Amino acid sequence: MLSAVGIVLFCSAIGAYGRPRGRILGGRETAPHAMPYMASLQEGGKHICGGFLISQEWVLSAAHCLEDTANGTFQVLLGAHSLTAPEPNKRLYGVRRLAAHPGSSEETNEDDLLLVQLSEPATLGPDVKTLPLQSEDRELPARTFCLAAGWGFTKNTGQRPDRLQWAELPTMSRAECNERRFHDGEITPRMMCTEVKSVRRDTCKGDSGGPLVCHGVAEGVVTAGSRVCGNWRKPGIYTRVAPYLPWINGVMASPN
Ligand code: 5W5
Repeated sequence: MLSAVGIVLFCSAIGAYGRPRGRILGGRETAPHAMPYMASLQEGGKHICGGFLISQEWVLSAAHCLEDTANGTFQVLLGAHSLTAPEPNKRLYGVRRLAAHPGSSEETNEDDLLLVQLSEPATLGPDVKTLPLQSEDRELPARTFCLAAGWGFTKNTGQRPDRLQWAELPTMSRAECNERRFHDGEITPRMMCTEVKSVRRDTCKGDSGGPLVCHGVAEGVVTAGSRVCGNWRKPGIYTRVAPYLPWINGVMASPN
């Protein structure tokens, strides 16, 4: 499914008259560098999570992305469309500091944020740009169309895309997302959801840490707790950004 950007689009298992068509499509490939804030968080040279550039030196991602990492070296790839092909403004940065939110835990999706400080300020340009964060702590109306992108799974069977994928995902109200048939009370006021529905557009494994972009600003971060992807009963879950601005600004301002 649409992994954090490995957006899996099950384009429909259902046709116009509700007949199953059984066809599975992946999400769409972005135009190269259309989302210049996207980062690939890598360990030992392998993509593990998405992230996005919020200042010249800092990338925001998800705390769970540090789980089951074999204490290999973390690096951040910026300016990429393909993970493997040579690209002029693509560059791998070292990591100076990893700051997981102190409230994050392996068991829940609570406070699932990670700040990554690059070893040196990123070189900005047309392919490498920062994404502004939502500063107003207000809930978006349900069915606001937002964008998610990533190099995560494009199928539940584990297909990994080489090039950045994206999907348009409508928000679901917290009240609806907390209904018993969906996430049954697990969604806190600091989280938000997107609908999966019958089109099965969703984020998936490896898309975590990437942004949910609504009206051009980062509204949420794809959570990294494991979940089924592309199932209408399991809406996508995001950590809302606005409630965490004090923590984000505090970490970025603190000396290391
Ligand atoms: C993650 C991960 C990974 C998730 C990437 C979300 C890979 C948590 C790191 C730890 C293998 C659905 C693993 C291959 C997990 N995590 C990261 C590529 N990365 C989900 N958690 C979800 O490479 O496992 O992704 O819905 F991405 F290319 F496949 O996330 C929105 C199932 C398991």
